Amino acid sequence: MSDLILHQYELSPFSEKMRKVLGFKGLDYHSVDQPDIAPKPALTPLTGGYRRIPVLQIGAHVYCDTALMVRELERRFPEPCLTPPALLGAAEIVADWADHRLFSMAALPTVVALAEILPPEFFEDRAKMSPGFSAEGAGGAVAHSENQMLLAMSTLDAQLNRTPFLLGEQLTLADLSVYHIVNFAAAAPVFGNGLAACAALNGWLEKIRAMDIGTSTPMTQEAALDIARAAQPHKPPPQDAIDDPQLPVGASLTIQADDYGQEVTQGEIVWTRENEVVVHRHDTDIGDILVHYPKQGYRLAVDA
Ligand SMILES: N[C@@H](CCC(=O)N[C@@H](CS)C(=O)NCC(=O)O)C(=O)O
Repeated sequence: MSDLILHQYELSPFSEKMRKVLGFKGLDYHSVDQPDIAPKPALTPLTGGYRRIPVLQIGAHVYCDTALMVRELERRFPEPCLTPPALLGAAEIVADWADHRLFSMAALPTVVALAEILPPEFFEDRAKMSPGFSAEGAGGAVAHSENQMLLAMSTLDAQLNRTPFLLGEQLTLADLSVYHIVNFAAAAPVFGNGLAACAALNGWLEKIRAMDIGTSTPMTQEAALDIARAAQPHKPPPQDAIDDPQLPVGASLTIQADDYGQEVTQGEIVWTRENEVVVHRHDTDIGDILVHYPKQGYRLAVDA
């Protein structure tokens, strides 16, 4: 029985990224459906505040942000390796561009195009998460984002005309990070039409769509919380932990995304890696939890 629990929802593009990573690695996992808008009463006791999706839970350890989840899965399950070491730096740079810039180009036009099937509460929630987000499309923001996304799609297409995958001959993290955004955007007619004009990008998208998403067994929210209640987090630092003078072990830390969805997590620093910080929290209901965050993309404020 797998220890991996993915808190997700079906339509979430970033969850789709993780489903493909898990599938590539041939991993079994449990999937817990979470709401697509706040509040998320069965998620925030685990994270301490972070409400974005997906979240990976392993016992009493909670991993926020797909960039960190992928690194953790590569470490725990090295074979098959998604990204060979020689391409890892380039893949992580493309992934960061996709997670932030490409997603910001695709998101508004796509949800505005889907406005008829999304409830009004969805737009109210996203407007609180990212000011400027609305069903009406906030002035010229939709047109600008559409143009930017179409340009990005033709750049991707030009690369995929020359190599089967973004970084060459083999699929890497770069592909799965871009894939889930193009796949989501394709639901908007403007991007669907754009895709039809990009044969190489379209062929690449279909190839990744056809890939496995691993074996997922549904789990209830309460069962996932029970697992956290029963587990004890593993606190000793790993071999590659570092001594970060800006993040001293034992200090109280407030963590907040530097883009959107800025609910904070507060906890006591347990250890850090070069691009990871781990805090301990005690939740009155579920007990001791270690919450793991990447450093990149997050404001880390040591409380005085
Ligand atoms: N950088 C984050 C982004 C995650 C993200 O934006 N997820 C979207 C869903 S795909 C989200 O949380 N939207 C608000 C929500 O679902 O409550 C990551 O890589 O995990």
